[in-house]
Amino acid sequence: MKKLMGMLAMAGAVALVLTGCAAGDAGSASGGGADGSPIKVGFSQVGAESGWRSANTASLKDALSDANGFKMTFSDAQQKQENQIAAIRSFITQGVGAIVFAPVVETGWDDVLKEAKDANIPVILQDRAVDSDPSLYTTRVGDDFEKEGETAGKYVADTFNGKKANLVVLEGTTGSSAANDRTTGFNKAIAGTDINVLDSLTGNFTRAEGKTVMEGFLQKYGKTINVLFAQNDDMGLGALDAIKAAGLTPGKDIQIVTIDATKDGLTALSTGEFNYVVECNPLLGDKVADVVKKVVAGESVDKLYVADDQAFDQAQATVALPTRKY
Ligand code: GYE
Repeated sequence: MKKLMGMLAMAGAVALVLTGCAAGDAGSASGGGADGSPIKVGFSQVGAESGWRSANTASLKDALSDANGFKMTFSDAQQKQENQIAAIRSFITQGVGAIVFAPVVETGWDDVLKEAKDANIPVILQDRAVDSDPSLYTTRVGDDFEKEGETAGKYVADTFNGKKANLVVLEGTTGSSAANDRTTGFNKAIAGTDINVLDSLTGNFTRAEGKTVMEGFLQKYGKTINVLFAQNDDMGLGALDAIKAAGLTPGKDIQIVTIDATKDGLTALSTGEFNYVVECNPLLGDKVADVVKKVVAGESVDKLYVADDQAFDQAQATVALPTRKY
């Protein structure tokens, strides 16, 4: 360890001598972290599309705070990949000690990740995944989306056990690993059952689009819809308005299964408007902060940290709500 610290100090000294050259060497003077100086972190967030996202942003801001030894720059990509690429390039130019980044979509990151690697800046993915070669990033802290989809699908398969049922799906943001993997897991669980997928469209993880797309489903399929799988709480909550406006009772005429388990989602579950909610933990900040500190100190970390998720039925939601943190 002493030797490593010595090496890092040397790297810092070299970086100081060569000011203007490739900045951001992990643990270097420019990226912070040496001698107890704050670690400069650039955080590129997806946007503010959902309750889950707000809780995730708050968790990261809390954990990467000045008081915890960080100088964090926050950038909101407003759900656009080009904004994230620009933010990451600007973090590289600033010579941050680490980049934390929630990739809006799964593909198209190779070039910018190579640029960060060439500048010796570690990249920590939080939340969603990328399809790039794992050598291009340090680690990912997130949830198991395929398992979440599978848990939701199992509920539907078990509920309609052997009976025919017509299903509609509100998918998350097209091309996001959260949507891709939830679809894969869900389809696995309902394969070979009598669940008939009438339609599946994106609602972009927002309430507004969840409502509009559900209105379209109701116009097209009306009362033949038995069950809705919304890939997050917000789209399910938007769909509630559309279902009520169509004169149907959510939770009874149309069963609703969602993912996230935010307070708003669990409230709809507890009052009987949703039927089942699978958890996706957004409180990833402490783990991310811990990993950033280790990486900047030159310690090794795992390639993947997966959060623990559970699932709730209506009675379990009522029990969980009073102490729910997000
Ligand atoms: O489920 C949704 C959010 O990537 C896991 O993104 C996240 C998803 C989450 O907008 O509410």
